[in-house]
This record gives sequence, C-alpha cells and structure tokens, in this order.
Amino acid sequence: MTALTQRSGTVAGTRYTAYDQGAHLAQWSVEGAPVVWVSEQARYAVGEPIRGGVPVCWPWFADGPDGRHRPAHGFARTAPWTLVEQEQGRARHRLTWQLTGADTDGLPGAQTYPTHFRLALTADIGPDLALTLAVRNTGDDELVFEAALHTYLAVGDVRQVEVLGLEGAGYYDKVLGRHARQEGPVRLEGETDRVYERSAAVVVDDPVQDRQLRVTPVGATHTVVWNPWADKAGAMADFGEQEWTGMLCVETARVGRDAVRLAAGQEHRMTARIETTGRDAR
Ligand code: TA6
Repeated sequence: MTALTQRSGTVAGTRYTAYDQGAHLAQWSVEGAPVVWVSEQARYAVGEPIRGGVPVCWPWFADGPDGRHRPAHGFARTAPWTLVEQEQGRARHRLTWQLTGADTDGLPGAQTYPTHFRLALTADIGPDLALTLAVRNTGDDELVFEAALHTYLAVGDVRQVEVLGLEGAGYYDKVLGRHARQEGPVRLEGETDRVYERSAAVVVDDPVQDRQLRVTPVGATHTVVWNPWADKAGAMADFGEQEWTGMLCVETARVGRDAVRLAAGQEHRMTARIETTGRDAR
C-alpha cells in the first residue's frame, strides 16, 4: 500500500503531524497533550479519509445541499495536494499546500465539478494553530461551493464539557431532523450533530483536562458541533473502543444558503484558529 507523504515537526512547545493528501493536519499537541484529536484506529491510505485532525471539506459539506453528493464532505479531503511552501522558524512553522482543478482529474466526485479553481491550505503553527483555506476562481464563470474546516478536538470526557459561545443561536439538529434554538451552553447527552447559524469564537470548557479550547473562525457563517456517541462510533472501523468520549468536533463552515458564490478571478478565505487556555474563573 502506498504510504502517505507525512510532514511533522515541533515548534513553540507543540508537535504536529500533517499529510499532503487532503492538506490534512492530522494531530496537534501542546506541551505533550493532544489538542487536535486523531483516532488510534485512523487509516492512512491513499484515497481514504483520516479519522480526526482537521479534514478540509470542499466543494461541499456532508452530502451537499441536495443530500446526494458523494463522497461525503467533497473530494478535496482525499485529493493529492502539493506542498508549495514550508517555513520552519523558531517561533512558528508555516506550511502551505495547493490543489488545482488539474489535480482532481479522475477523483471520485470531481467529474461533475468545474476545474477552474486553485485551493491553498495554510497551517500556521506556534503556540496556537491557524488553518486557512483560500479558494481562487481561476475561470470566467462563477464558482459555487460549500466549505468546512472539520476540526476534531481532544477532550477529557465529552459528557462533561460545555461549549460556550452558541447561546441563543438557531441550529438545524441533524439527529432529530428539526430546527431549534440553543438555550445556554451546549452540553452533550447523546449523539449530537448540529449546524449552528452562527460563526463566532467558541470555547470548549473541559473540566477533566482542566483547560479550555477556543476555536475562532474568520470568513465562515456556521459552526457545526458533532459527536457520534457510542453506537455510531462503534459502527465505524476507524473509531477505537470508547474513543468517542475523548473527542468533539467544532467545525468552521460555509454551508447551505451561505455557500460561497465566487466571481471570476475572486478569492475567498476561511480561517479556524485553535488555542488552548486555562479555565476562566468558574
Ligand atoms: O460534520 C458532522 C458530519 O457531517 C456528521 O453528520 C457525520 O457524518 C460526520 O460529519 C462524519 O465525518 P467524517 O469525517 O466521517 O466524514
């Protein structure tokens, strides 16, 4: 089996591992503690999604606006991106991967999508982690896409965390199949799959690890909160036994009616910045 091209490094007390396939930042640890989570059962195979890290979902999210798009989360996530820049300074490392329409010829799901695009994914790594997805329309026709930075965070116990910053926001509950409004902090008591109609800094308060994780979006419109819980995770071969309790997805997204409609020659940028902080005065 062809191995994936891996990029890893240590900077500012943090350690990261990424793969050229999908421009996929697969894990990020701060002072030895995982912040961006990856499954111990993750697969690292050509054309296969990696369970964890920050998958780049493009040019659609989940099954797309009509619910019929495949593969889930689009073809960029498992496409052969090219590392075009790598700066390894003392304080920060910066890696940039690129994907153009010419690179996606023959990829499942890419056949019916235009090829007049150039994507760049930059991972800017230091005491914090900033991931930026830039999409340029290199053609004469409009380019329409959804996008998400599908961040898997490491938590002590998902049943004990609170997610702050989404209070009062409307959301679509994909588990219950209905719209609702968030009352107070988000607390998870079962499978949770919610697309919040708000893009704002979100704090995951983690009493078990005695820390808070902050995800700050730029250029997004929605925040997705997801945990599969025991049954769904148990049905996934790349989720280890009980691993579901140690992860929570907080995703930075442009989806649905807020999909990007990019005019010829224009560029759209979306960033997710991930930071760890102590717990504020409780
Ligand atoms: O982002 C949430 C979600 O769309 C869930 O509905 C679930 O399908 C999850 O993504 C799957 O993520 P995966 O990495 O397995 O494609």
